[in-house]
Amino acid sequence: MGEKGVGGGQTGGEVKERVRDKTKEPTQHSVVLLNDDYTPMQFVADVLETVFQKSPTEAYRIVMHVHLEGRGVAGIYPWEVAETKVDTLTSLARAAGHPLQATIEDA
Ligand code: TYC
Repeated sequence: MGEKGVGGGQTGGEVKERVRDKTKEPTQHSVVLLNDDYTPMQFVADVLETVFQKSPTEAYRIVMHVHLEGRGVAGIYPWEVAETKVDTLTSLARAAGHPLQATIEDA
């Protein structure tokens, strides 16, 4: 210690290498909206605006994408935020009598 260029907590200039493969969970998760034949488009657009903070234009774009393609990303969030948004969407849909569903996927 005290000598220039040496020390700093390491002994012989060696660098600690990864011993085990500490694979991390992905930190970002996509909330994916699924199409169905019954949920009104306006309801899905409203949910995208209120729960996913989309503009009316973007909400309409996502609704049409899901309607035509079968699925589409509503947003990308950390796990717990994604989970909360799916819970909120599901509660709003069931309370209104709609079968709207969303899933969470690794982003
Ligand atoms: N397909 C629905 C209809 O024709 C609209 C819809 C869009 C439903 C997106 C769900 O995630 C959805 N009324």
